Amino acid sequence: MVPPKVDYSLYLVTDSGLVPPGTTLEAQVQKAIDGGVTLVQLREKTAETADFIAIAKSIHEMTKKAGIPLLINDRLDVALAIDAEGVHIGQEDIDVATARKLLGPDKIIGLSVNYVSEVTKAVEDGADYLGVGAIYDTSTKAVKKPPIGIAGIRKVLSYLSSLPRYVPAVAIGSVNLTTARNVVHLSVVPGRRLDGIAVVSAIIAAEDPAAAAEQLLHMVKDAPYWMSIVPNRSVSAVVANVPAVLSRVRSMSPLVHNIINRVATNFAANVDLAIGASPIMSENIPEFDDLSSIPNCGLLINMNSATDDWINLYQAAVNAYSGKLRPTVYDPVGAGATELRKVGVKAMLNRAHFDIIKGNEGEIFSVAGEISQMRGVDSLSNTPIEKRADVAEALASKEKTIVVMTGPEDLISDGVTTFVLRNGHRYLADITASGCVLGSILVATAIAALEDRFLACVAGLTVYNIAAERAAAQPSVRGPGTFTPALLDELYLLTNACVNGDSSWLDAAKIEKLR
Ligand code: 3NM
Repeated sequence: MVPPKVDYSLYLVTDSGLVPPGTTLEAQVQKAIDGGVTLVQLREKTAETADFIAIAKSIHEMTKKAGIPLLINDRLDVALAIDAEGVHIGQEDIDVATARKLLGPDKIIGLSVNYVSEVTKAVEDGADYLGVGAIYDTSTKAVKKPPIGIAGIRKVLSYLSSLPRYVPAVAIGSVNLTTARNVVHLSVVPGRRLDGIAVVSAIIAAEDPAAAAEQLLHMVKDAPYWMSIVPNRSVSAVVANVPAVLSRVRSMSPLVHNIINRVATNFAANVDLAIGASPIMSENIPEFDDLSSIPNCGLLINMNSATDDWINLYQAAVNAYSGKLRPTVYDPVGAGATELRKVGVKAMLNRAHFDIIKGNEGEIFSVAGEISQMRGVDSLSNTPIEKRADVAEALASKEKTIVVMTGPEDLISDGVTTFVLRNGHRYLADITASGCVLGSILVATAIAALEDRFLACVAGLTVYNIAAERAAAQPSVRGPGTFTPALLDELYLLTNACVNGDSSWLDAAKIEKLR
């Protein structure tokens, strides 16, 4: 397929109603061009025709000088009057075929689409590119259809990837400095990605439109670290790096911000301290920005629907951390257990990227949209390992994450490589919060593994499970009650052993590469 001639990376759509006081639309557009926008659409819904043409002429001078196209929203007469490079039309405006007849074969015609059915028609009618949205609720335009989220972009892109003609697509609707990176990179499907983002308020209403444009363009063009996957991993190469990660946890003393259910709070804090990390528990949104600015920090969201407005709380937290490219771990506790949690998981994943998603089989199946038997927060089914690996792998690929599926055998998958880990002890199932605190350990190891999230998961699970085996083997341990403090001791001893250059305990690791 032929790639587009037009660069759709950063598409500015104007709205003079949003220009800050003391400046003009022309001045904002010029600064945005200086900051790197690659395409401009003049969208003036209330301007009189003469005024529209006047402003279109003056902005066309700027775009011509910069060598970028100017498109006119809806008004073909204005586009013809100033000989603009094209138009953008909505579903309720003039149809593409008539617009083509009036404008000729060389002008760009873009169309707004929301669903795959509209995409099919737009492509048949010969639209040159698609504006896909609204991605999220926006106050800039009264959109009539529900926002489609990242899941909606993926549906459109999957469809576009199956077509013989390359049809560029940009996303619109609350795409801004908070959302742009995830919108562009999290929506990637096999064989296709967005060509760019279309932005109104994030640039037009900005105090510094050049800086906003520059940052947005960077988010579109530069893939974040979580888009790269190490190929051909071997168990021995990964395990060889585990002691360094655990030593680094102790030397860095990373700040682990736990948003965690009440049952697990105290145990998680003790586990963090035992491995050398520094725990903090905060559900106070105004301090998330400060906390996520501390060097060597990361976030655990352990889904606990007991709080009011929990989705907002989680989104504020994950935005703060992932916006600064800090590690985030999501533990979708009881994901399929209630309607509220199912809706919550979808809402989270339509916006947020997590470095690691950790859950038991039922939780991971539910997050992946697969049916699984769930009772409360426990998993019941006995699915073959190959099927479990399929689900973990597919979810990891789709969400650009590392999936940890816990159980008697733990699976770790980055979508390409899947390891199975067979350490642990049945007492872990007899104490409360043993799964929750693992999420907290994974935050610490993710910080210390310096962007190698797969390694972080192997390090965290291995030290935890071998610590459990060694704790259970202590003569003083008679059951779950005496097991819990012994587990803390072993976590402390094994991580300290790594600092002292002794990683012989890792000989007990039972890890196998499944794929
Ligand atoms: N079209 P902002 S949403 C102009 O869904 C427009 O087709 C949309 O503004 C669509 O970037 C939208 O300020 C407004 O959220 C986008």
